[in-house]
Amino acid sequence: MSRKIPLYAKILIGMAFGLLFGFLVVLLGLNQFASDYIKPFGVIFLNLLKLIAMPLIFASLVSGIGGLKDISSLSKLGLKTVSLYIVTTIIAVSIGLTMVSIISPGSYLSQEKKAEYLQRFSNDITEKQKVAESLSDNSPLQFLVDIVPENVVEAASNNTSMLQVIFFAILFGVALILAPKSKVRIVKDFVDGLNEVILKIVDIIMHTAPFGVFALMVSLLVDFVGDDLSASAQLFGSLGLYALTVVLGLALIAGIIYPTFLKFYAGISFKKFYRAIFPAQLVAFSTSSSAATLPVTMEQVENELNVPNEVSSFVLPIGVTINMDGTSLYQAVATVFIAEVFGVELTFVQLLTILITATLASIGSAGVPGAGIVMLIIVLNSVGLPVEGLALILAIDRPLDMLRTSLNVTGDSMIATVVAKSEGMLGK
Ligand code: DAS
Repeated sequence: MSRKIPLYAKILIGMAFGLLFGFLVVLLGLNQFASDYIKPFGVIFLNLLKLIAMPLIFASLVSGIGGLKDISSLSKLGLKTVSLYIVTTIIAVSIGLTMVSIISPGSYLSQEKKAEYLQRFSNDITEKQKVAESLSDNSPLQFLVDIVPENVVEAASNNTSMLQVIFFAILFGVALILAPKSKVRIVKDFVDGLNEVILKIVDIIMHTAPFGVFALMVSLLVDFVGDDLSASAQLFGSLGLYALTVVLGLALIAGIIYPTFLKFYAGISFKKFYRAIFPAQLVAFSTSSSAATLPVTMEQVENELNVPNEVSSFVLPIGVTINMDGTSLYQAVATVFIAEVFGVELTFVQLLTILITATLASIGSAGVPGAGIVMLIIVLNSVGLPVEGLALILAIDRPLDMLRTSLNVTGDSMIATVVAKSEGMLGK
């Protein structure tokens, strides 16, 4: 009887072959071939995940909330979830600020390198600046206004307005709890059934994951490295310490903070947890999108960590949009790094400002590729740092985005497990 190869192993194999094949393509100068005949399969896999993310959020949230006994259990779940998310984000930013102040990578970047990056990448940041400025031009409560959609169908039509779909799903679920059971039984049964069907679709999509990840890694190497392998390696050289600071911070959270929460608040071992969510981390790494990874995160947390659907369907979609520990750490490190490169001595009040704005900016970041660097502009503006500083870190942002997205989904999964345990629902 052939032993079933675990999902994470299949995805790892797809990833490894993708990296190998990608390097071969770049070395042999077959970039165009890869873009024409391999990249489309990565895009198809990504589209499949995005296709199912919104229906999954709506059906699982409504079905999960509708399954709760009353409003008080919902508000208890909501309060616990959001406060845990904010606590872990503040811990992440604090770790980022501490590590970048100790390592101070900005003091090693030579002046000529700084001048070269500013010249080479400065035109790339204008459109990002416009997006961030449009976000910060509005009133401080704009983020609240943005949660309430004026048209839920329009909101469901793009992945960056996930919070609006979540708002409508919560409203729908609450109404389902409050309405007379006899009159809404058919709606509840329909949504429960819809949820089952969507979860089965996720299952089917996951069978294509190894091939999708293979194609994503090949196209990523081709796009990121381009035909100039040596220039990228040299880029890593001088910005390596900055990237290392981010990676060390992410590793600290993944290796110490999360296992501590899991051990004391969920009684789950490091090994069991990481084995369970590894496939979701790999998909997050390959797609750089927590939103696209949500179907996989939900499947792994429910099937491997026995978190019931009524908890995962509430905690995870909200986590995808407001809980980004990896992003918040990265924004703190990047801000201090840019200050160092520009020779700006940050005061204690400015560090506190970074703590607050990096926490808010990560809450406001959407779970899509590159969201973190766009919101970084808001953090830079909050302490009066030149936005041109983005040009220094833009070139190596993608690999760091892949890693911080993996941590983002890890944090969401950890909180879902801790919340389920605290509700006495782990393993039910
Ligand atoms: N790529 C984002 C995510 O999907 C994180 C980021 O851009 O920082 O979580």
